[in-house]
Amino acid sequence: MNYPKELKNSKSLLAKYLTPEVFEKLKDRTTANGYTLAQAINSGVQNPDSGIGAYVGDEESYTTFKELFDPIIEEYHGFKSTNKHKSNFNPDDLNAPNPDPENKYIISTRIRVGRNIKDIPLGTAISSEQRNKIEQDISSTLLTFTDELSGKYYPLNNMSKQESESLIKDHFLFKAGDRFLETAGLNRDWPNGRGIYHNNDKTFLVWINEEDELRIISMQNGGDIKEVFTRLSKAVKLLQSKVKFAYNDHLGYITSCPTNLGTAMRASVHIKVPNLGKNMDKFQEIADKYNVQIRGIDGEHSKSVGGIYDISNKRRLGVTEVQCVQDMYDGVVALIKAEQELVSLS
Ligand code: ADP
Ligand code: IOM
Repeated sequence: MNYPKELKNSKSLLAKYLTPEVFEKLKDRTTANGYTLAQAINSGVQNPDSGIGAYVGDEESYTTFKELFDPIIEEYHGFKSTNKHKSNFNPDDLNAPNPDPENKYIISTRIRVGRNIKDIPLGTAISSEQRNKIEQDISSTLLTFTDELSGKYYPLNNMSKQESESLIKDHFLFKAGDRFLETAGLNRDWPNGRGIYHNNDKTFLVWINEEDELRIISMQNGGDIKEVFTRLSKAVKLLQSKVKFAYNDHLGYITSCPTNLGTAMRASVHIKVPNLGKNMDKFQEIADKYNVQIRGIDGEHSKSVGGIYDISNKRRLGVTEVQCVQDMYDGVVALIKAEQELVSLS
């Protein structure tokens, strides 16, 4: 294997940190599960427009390929290889009164965490038998949930195109055929072993076997962030009492992409800020100041429509769950203020 020349024109963190020297050091290493450097970097090599471009196959990959992943993790999360992760998922510690009680800006709020099952490979390296077993075990566990969390499981291989398209369009289900995930090996055997569990109101949802083996989601219309966080905290606690997830004191919850380590939490709002959308430099400046990320209306790698953006916490490791939401909250408050100022100037 030679140094991938595709990385020369890429701005991904993979391109930044996989120097020819690091490449030479790592190119023949594998984890005990047989996960290789070629697998870890394929997504970023095939997609030079990746933000990161590197995925792991198992918990061990983070040490086997540490010369690549440590600097990526440090730059993305501001977290050093000597730091320890910390957790606080207590809704009572969250100070986030609705920043938009009149519903002028915030359309909806969503908070998700990623989780992977302890002691088996991640989705990038999992076998179809292991994947199907996760689907079976997790869906039957979820079917024991009651009250607000009670719902049904919808396997992807038993869903009509119309049903899946409508769930994707309404922001409930992951999209199919994502090229970043495809080249990371995450779409193998599609659609088998994948599916979505949700309650009747679609305020509590669990994606099974997408980028991570589980994505546990709480969402609803409007800006009541605390209510969304409280529901998620309750659901995660319950699931954690029944399933063992991959976790260590240094990296927190283990995820296939280094951006999701730690809390594995992305807390977001869909927010209408058309004037900021016309002043992208200012928009980005505020986002950087408050450690929030700007995404389009259909999730990662998508575009904004009608001046609506997805604003979420960027850091997930070395900060608690409460802090993740606080980052998003502080950013959203600042963005609403900036949007109001732009309106009053026009
Ligand atoms: P993830 O959040 O799991 O990293 P994506 O960024 O691809 O994955 O988003 C998944 C889906 O969730 C997309 O359809 C996206 O539009 C939707 N979504 C994200 N945040 C919100 C929100 N605050 N309100 C409604 N839908 C949202
Ligand atoms: N989380 C992952 N989908 N992403 C960061 C991909 C990328 O752009 O590298």
